[in-house]
Amino acid sequence: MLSKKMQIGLKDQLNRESESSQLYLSMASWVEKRGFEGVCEFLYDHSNEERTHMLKLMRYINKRGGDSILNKIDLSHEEIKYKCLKQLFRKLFEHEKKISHEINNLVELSLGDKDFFTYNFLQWYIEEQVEEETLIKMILDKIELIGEDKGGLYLFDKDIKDIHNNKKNKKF
Ligand code: OFO
Repeated sequence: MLSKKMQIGLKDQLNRESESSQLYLSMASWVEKRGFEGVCEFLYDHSNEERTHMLKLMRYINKRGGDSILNKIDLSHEEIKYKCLKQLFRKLFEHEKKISHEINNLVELSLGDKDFFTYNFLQWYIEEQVEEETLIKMILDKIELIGEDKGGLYLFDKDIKDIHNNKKNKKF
């Protein structure tokens, strides 16, 4: 059984993953309308990945006798949003850093609770999160290097398509 505190922590994380999925989705749509084909595919696929993270948590909570309740998500404030791709990825990087911090807190909680099942379960998230943060940072660094140069952004978009396809091939 999960402790009350652990249950709340995991449920909050479940909702954060659900929010991440929606955030990536809304960003993908914004990017798609601006013609960045590679970035848009990357973000749509990543939205699906975040949903997988959410599902994993949901099933774990249920398996351990907890209740996985989904909160309502409102991202309508995101609609006007980004001035440019750089601003979008800055926001995404901040978001992923926040998620890393929360996963750290959860691991700490599981150790404090001596809940080694949950501790073990969370190891997957740690690994995944390190990869995600690194990837988003790498993309952001590239964009900052390119600046406003349209030709550079065009090539960057092609690059992202390749990175994205390689990542996909590695997974299957
Ligand atoms: Fe991008 O965060 Fe899930 O874990």
